[in-house]
This record gives sequence, structure tokens and C-alpha cells, in this order.
Amino acid sequence: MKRISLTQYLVEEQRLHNSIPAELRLLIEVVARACKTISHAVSKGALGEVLGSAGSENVQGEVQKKLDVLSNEILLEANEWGGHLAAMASEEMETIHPIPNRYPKGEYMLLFDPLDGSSNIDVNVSIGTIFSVLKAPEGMKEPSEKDFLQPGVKQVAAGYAVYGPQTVLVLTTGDGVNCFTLDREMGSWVLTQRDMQIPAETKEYAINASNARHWYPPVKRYIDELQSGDTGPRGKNFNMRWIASMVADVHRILNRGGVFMYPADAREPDKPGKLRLMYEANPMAFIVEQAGGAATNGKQRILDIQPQKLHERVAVFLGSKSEVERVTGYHNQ
Ligand code: AHM
Ligand code: MG
Repeated sequence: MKRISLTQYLVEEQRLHNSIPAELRLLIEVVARACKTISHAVSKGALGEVLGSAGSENVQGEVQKKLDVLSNEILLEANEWGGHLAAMASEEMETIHPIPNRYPKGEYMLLFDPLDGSSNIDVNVSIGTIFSVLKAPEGMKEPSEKDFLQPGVKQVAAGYAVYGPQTVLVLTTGDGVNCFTLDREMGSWVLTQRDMQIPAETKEYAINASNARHWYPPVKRYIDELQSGDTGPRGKNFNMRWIASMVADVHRILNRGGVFMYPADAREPDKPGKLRLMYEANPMAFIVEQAGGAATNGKQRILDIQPQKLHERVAVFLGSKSEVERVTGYHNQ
């Protein structure tokens, strides 16, 4: 097999489609390098003294793990000095992180969830990193939070890494979705899946069913129908998977189809779900749509939502198109 590295892929994409200018290529390579460093730290586990709580809370009041904090630092440090960015924002930081004045500034803005699936860190289950790239608004001088508040359709790139049995990086720059596998001996990312496509039909769904008693009627109805199997209205049996790492659940769906849901529910009626629009829902929605799937908040396309604040939460339904359309239809009836 002829091996194509991430760098070669990015250079050739630019040559073919003029879609990855040098600065964006640098950005993606720097993020990929940071993911390699995070992957290394993750794989050391107890030996690297990276497990357990950091003894702090993030802006959403969630307890931070050591690896949440470490991964955030790795991404910040890797991306500060290259001259490709104007600012960064992270799920783990309350305010945005402008590039310090001692470094040159670029035209891109990077957002990330440095370590997704934090509850799985200490039990050796797949976790990951999610990132999203926006362009700084024309004429922006000092970056502020409002410069980041762009709908997901404005993303120029998005991706995620999964630190699992294999470490993979899944990337879109708006021209399909490709997967790279980390070759640990060589230290390089190798293209292993081109143009990933989510099967339109599926028999698999993912939801945290322990919240069932709090679900709103459209979600209840949809899940009831799936669970009634071949004797119910869907006329077929469905299987369920819930990894509690969005990266791993989405990666399964990209490979063999399925639908992933984290709905809003009646526990906290003012809270629109658990997941964050800017760091989780938007990049995943971009990737899923680029792979032929769909992503909504139950009512509208996620990528069309105008964010109101940086750490905004959103309900998420994504994956195989026909299923996402069905459950969205139940909400809109
Ligand atoms: P995190 O970014 O703090 O790790 O939280 C997001 C994670 C998702 O990866 C996953 O889908 C979800 O939270 C799991 O939630 P739950 O604990 O309700 O199963
Ligand atoms: Mg997360």
C-alpha cells in the first residue's frame, strides 16, 4: 500500500481544489501534532501520573481531570507561536485566548474540546479531542468573544482525534471526510480512509437511556418505536450503543451508520442539552454532513444556529440521514 501522509494529503488537496491555503495547512498540522502529544500522554495512564482529578472546576462547573487541563495546555502551547491564529477558545477556559502580542497573528480562530469523554479517562475507554476552525471577521483588531459567535456553516475545517485501540484523526475541510491513523513507530499520520460516507439506513442508536424518564414526548416516541423492534411500527430490531465519549460514538456512526442523541430534557427546562455548540456540536455536525449524514437540534440544522454565547449548549441529533430526519420530524409535528 502506498502511504500518504497527512502533509502530502493537505498539499495535494490544495493543488487539486485550492481549498487548503498554506496557513490553514500549518494550523491543521499543528493541531495534529498536538493530538499526537495528547495521545502519548493518554497512553501512559498511571505511569505518566496523568489520571485522576486536577482539583479544579471549569466554567460550566464540571470537575476537571488532570488530562483535561494537560490537553488544553498542549493545544494552547502548540498553536500560539506559529502565526496562523488570531485567537483560541476552549471548553475548558472561561474566556477566549488571544494570541500573545509577542507572536505574529493569523486570520484563523481555533476552538476545541481538548479532551472529550472525560468520564472515561480513568477507566481506559476511548476518549478524544474535537476542534473547529473559523475565520476571523474582516477587519478584526483585538479579538473578542463575539468574533467567535459565527454559525457552524462558517467553519473552514473541523476534526476530531480518537485515543482508542488505534489513534485516529478524522478531518474535513469542506470537501468530504478523511481518516488518518497514527503510526506510532514513525510518528506520522497516514491516510487510511478516504471520503467516509455514513450509511443512510441504520439499525443502531446511541442515547444515555438512564435519562429516559426525563425525555420530552418526541424523543420518548422515537425511542419507544426503535425499542419495539420488528413487531413495532419500524418493523425491524435496533441495537443500542453508548460509549459516553462523543468522539467514539460519532466515529462508530461514520463507519457503520447509526444515530447519536443528546436531547434537552425536563430536568432543567432552561438548559438545551448537555453538549456544547461551539466545541462539540458544530464540528461534529460539519463532519457528519460532509459524510452524507445530518445533524439537528431536534428542530433545525445545527450548522445554521446563530450562537449567542461561547459556551452555549445545544440538543444534538446526528448521524444517518433518514433517522435524524425522522426524529426531527417528530419534534416539528
Ligand atoms: P465532556 O466534554 O466533559 O467529556 O462531556 C461530553 C461527553 C460526551 O463525549 C458524551 O457523549 C457525553 O458527555 C456523555 O454524557 P453522559 O455522562 O450523560 O453519558
Ligand atoms: Mg466534550
